[in-house]
Amino acid sequence: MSKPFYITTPIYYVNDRPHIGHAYTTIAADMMARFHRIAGREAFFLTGTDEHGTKIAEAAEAAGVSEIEFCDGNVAKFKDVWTKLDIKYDYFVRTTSERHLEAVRKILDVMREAKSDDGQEVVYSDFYEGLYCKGCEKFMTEKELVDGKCSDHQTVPEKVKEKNYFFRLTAFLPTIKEKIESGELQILPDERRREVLGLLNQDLPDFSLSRERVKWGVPLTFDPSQVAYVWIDALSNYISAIGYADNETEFKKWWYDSEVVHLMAKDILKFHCLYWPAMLMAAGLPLPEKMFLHGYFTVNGTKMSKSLGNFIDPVDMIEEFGSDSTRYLLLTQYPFGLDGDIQANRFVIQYNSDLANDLGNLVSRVGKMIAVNFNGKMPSPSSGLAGMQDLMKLTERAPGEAYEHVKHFRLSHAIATGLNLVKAANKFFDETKPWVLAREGKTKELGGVLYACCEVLRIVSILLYPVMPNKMSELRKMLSLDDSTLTLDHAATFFDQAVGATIDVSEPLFPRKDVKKKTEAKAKPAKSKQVNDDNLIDISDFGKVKLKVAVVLSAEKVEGADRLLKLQIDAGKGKKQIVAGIAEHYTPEQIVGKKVIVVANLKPAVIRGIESNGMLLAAKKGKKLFVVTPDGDLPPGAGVS
Ligand code: ME8
Repeated sequence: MSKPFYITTPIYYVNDRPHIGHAYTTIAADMMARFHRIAGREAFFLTGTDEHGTKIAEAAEAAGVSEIEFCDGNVAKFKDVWTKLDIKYDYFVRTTSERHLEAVRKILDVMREAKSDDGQEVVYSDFYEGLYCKGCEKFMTEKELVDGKCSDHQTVPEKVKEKNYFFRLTAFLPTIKEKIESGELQILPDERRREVLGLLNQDLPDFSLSRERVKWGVPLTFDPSQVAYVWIDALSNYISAIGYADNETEFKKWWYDSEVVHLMAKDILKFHCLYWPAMLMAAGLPLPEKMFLHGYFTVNGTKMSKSLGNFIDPVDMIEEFGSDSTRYLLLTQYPFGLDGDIQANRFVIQYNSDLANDLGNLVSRVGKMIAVNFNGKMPSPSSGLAGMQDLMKLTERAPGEAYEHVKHFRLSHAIATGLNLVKAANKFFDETKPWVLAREGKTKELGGVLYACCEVLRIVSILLYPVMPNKMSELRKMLSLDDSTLTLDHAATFFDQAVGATIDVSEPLFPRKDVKKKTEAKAKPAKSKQVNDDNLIDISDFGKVKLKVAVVLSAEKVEGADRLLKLQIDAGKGKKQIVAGIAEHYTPEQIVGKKVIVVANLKPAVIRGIESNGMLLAAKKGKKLFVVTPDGDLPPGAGVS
């Protein structure tokens, strides 16, 4: 009997609602947990939210609510999306929960007492020196400053020296290296392992384990004037959630006696592959067995971003395709583990080809022939049909192959194993021509072909269940199968269905989608997403927009574009260029010298080949446009709220 399987996703930041990147990792973990379960293994699947730190506190402030209210709001959005996506986690950890806080306090205490192999204290106090912006309440790097100033507050940050507690990372690095090299700690795929070993060859410093000025965090047990560094807090979730501080039996089972797998993308490699093992060693705990760091994806070839219009909201995708197809489409875009591209503009085409045409069509053509020729009851199997041996061999190999793929994190391959069976059954159907067998009255052969196809469908309903749990359960209902046979063992035997069972496919499993309609809808995202008075946004969304007073320094018409003016403005940080669609309403002379309100934190865009670094606000009355001007003598750069 294999040992239990414990899989985790990162705990996601709650400064915003979940996006498709979060969904990707979470669906993958859910698929793995479900696959191990149908293979007879006990599995525990953990996900959750990372709720402390300056970033969250700032977002809460911008939204005008308390930190915890803000977190509660976004946690609800995460949970809602996971429910909509049929994510069956066993526990949802929140870093603001008392259970988690207790565990962080415990690991802090244990680490504080710990000594490294050479007898030195693991946690020591020292001074941290940095540039601190009072307005932002945070340390800043030289790189973040503009002309030596904080760009938000226009102030020169103070040089500050504060007492911090440090974690003696350097004492653990040689052992971590050994454990990775020996395979005791498996970093997967191999490219990521090499990346970690590369990091280990550099001179990595100890890291600061506490922050004096951050308020939204877990106070240190041994010095409550400081809070724990967010990563110390966040990484501890993997043990707080399984009883580190409050349930010895559960903790022993899932941490000591299980195959522990941390799943994430490569962006958080250093924290997981170096800091976390070091923390665990300091706390005298065993290391996880595996860390799998999948790639980072782009959408339609570019980094996903709201301003580029290629941002995919999981909720929109579920509304369009349903939960199962969303899960399927996301995990089959490119090989799991690598960097890749999510081709959102091809979703409909792929849905129609794999799900509606291949799988959906097999179900419907087989079901319809059983309805017409066998009164909707499963016919008897028959041996000796042409092509049947090949189909059976392929089918009997599939469960083992698919499970091997899952064990090695080749999720897209595992899914393809199921879909290849569907393609093979469609080929078998085409080649045995059951409609001719029916016409010629060859009932025995006809029944044999349809029985074999139903067997493939039954096995596919098991193999694809982990990625499409609802649709595969629906398919099983169509075949009169219950959950007691939803196991990998049952997928390994052919001729397992009861003759005479009701086969009812009256509803299409994957109705075809209209490519044209969807493509048109995709082509006009801006219009359909326009905010009107009835389409309310969260206050947190508004908080993201930085509005500033600016003065127009100069203006000129853009050649070949009747509506556009190129403006040089000062929004408090020197000259900035924007392109505005106001040329039909203002001449350059009329707009120069005016004070306007601009959106100051827009990503640069290129309009008619000219870079534009912001937008100005204007209001419309009929066809006439008026720029919005501040009421009062406000200096350029004054914030508008
Ligand atoms: O880093 N491609 O949280 P986070 C693939 N709170 N995966 C992506 C992705 C993309 N383009 N974008 C996001 C944090 N992800 C910390 C983690 S854990 C102790 C603390 C997924 O909200 C991927 O799993 O920034 C990545 O590792 C994670 O979201 C980062 O989520």
